[in-house]
Amino acid sequence: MKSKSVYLILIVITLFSCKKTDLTPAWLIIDEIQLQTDEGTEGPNSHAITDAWIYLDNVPFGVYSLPARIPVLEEGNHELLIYAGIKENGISATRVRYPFYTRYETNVNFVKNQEIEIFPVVSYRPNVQFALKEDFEDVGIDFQKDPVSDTNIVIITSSMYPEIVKYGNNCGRIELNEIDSIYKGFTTTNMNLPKIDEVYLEIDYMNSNSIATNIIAKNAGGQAEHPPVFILNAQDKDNMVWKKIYINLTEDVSSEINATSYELYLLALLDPEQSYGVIYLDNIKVLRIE
Ligand SMILES: [Ca+2]
Ligand SMILES: [Ca+2]
Repeated sequence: MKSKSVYLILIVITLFSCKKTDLTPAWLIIDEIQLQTDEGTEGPNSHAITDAWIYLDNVPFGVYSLPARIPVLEEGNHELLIYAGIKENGISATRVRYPFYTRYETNVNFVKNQEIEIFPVVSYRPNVQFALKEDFEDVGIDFQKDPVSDTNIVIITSSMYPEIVKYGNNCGRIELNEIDSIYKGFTTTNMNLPKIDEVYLEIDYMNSNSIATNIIAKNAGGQAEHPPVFILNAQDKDNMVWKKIYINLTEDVSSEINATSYELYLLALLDPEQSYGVIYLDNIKVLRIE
């Protein structure tokens, strides 16, 4: 008996509140967030922005996978701030605001039942520094072959491989087979990286063989090579596409409190049960705030 009356009260409250509140939304449409770059200093505008982190009048409004059609119960003029969200380390469960992109700001006028579409554009923040930027456009490659390697990164050109090179005129290629089955390369650029701020690695890649990476921390006593825990998984060799990954190096870098400089290494071994594998790389960047 008691539970029945509670149920009735709930129905009455629900009906009452429905009458009072008009739940007809306005619709905010965001298809994508674009990245605008200065190609000469920052490289092509390749990105893998997956989400919009939205603030409405400075209050967190939600994180939306793009493209998005978002119901908004506000009316009238409001301020929107949009931050570009990415999958950290390529993992869908780890979605973060990318700290090196600017935010997009705009004002919108919400009208019930009406769609309003916005076209956010972000860029690299002005104080972002590229501690490493290898785009394979000049003759020098920032990765040197480690003695364990039996193959190397080579530069391939868009005139020879127009269907493969996507950014600029060149990209890097590593080929592995049963005889030449190991590639390891490391930078020799003495990267100066901060131990309190965020550090990310961006890589554009297309690969039928997995490849792994991490940092090498150098100090007066020697060097520490961190395990190759960041892995770009192999794609189906018949359906390879260029992808981009954002790897968060912050913990690996900042845990090396005595490091005087850092390098990056790449490690690829022919995948099990394969007789051939190829890895294309481009726009390898290590980013920090100045
Ligand atoms: Ca390139
Ligand atoms: Ca280069």
